Amino acid sequence: MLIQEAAEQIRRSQKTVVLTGAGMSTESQIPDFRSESGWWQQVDPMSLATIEAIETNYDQVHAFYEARLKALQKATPNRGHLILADWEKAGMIDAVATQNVDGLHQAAGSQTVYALHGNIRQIRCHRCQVQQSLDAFHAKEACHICGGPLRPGVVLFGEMLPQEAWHNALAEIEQADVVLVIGTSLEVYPVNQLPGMTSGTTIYLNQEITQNVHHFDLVIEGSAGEALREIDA
Ligand code: BV8
Repeated sequence: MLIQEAAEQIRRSQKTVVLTGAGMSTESQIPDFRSESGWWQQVDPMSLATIEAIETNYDQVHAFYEARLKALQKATPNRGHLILADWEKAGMIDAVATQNVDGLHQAAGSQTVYALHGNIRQIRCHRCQVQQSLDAFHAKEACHICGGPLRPGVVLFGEMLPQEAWHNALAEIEQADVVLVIGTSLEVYPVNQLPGMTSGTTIYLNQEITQNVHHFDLVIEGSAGEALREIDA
């Protein structure tokens, strides 16, 4: 019933934007952050995903992102990613704004993707910002120009989001008739503000439902791949 209502809203919409989080990629065997099997159950985000941690706790930061990169090595887009890419080709959705840093929407063929938390494979020097290779990061090399530590191109806590991606995503969401939010706990600012920025219909699809989502028009409890397949049918 809810699935049919969501499908109907998306079919009728002139402009639909999808906002995704880590739950989009768990069906590609990539752990999310805050579930029982998520990364943050093993590590403390504030001791790892911050600028301060790069400067004071680099060995652990490096080991954490190596584990993340390893989890990604064999990962391929899942059915949900592929359905969203197909929907964009068919003109059913206009853009995907994602908090994911894994590149799987792009790998699935989605063209308009706003990577709001960056890209984990884009390595740069933390000191002089010069781009560096993934191999140099794996080898734990220092930046060959200034000797600074290398880091992945993700948005750490306390850092600003990439401004172009943020402004584009915000503009699209403001103009959307439907915003479909998939697989995110909506715990992290400022992305958790985006669904509130539209005057369109808001749909939330997630495995677990929390208080964060009481203002959504439609709330669907379920797995991303399965629910998207049902909406697609
Ligand atoms: C900023 C690093 C402005 C990258 C991440 C106190 C101290 C310090 C900061 C703050 C503070 N209080 C508030 C803040 C701001 C902070 C914030 O929001 N903190 C919260 C958590 C308290 N935000 C920031 O710092 C942001 N920047 O505010 O800048 C500024 C700057 C300077 C000066 C002034 C202002 C930056 C945020 C960047 C966060 N980076 N990690 C990395 O290593 O990847 S956190 C992280 O959370 C990830 O990046 C991830 O993208 C993001 C969101 O997580 P989700 O995708 O939602 O994942 P989660 O596991 O939570 O949820 C997944 C859901 O899916 C679950 O509910 C699960 O049930 C569901 N699910 C699972 N499988 C499925 C499924 N659903 C359906 N189907 C399935 N198959």
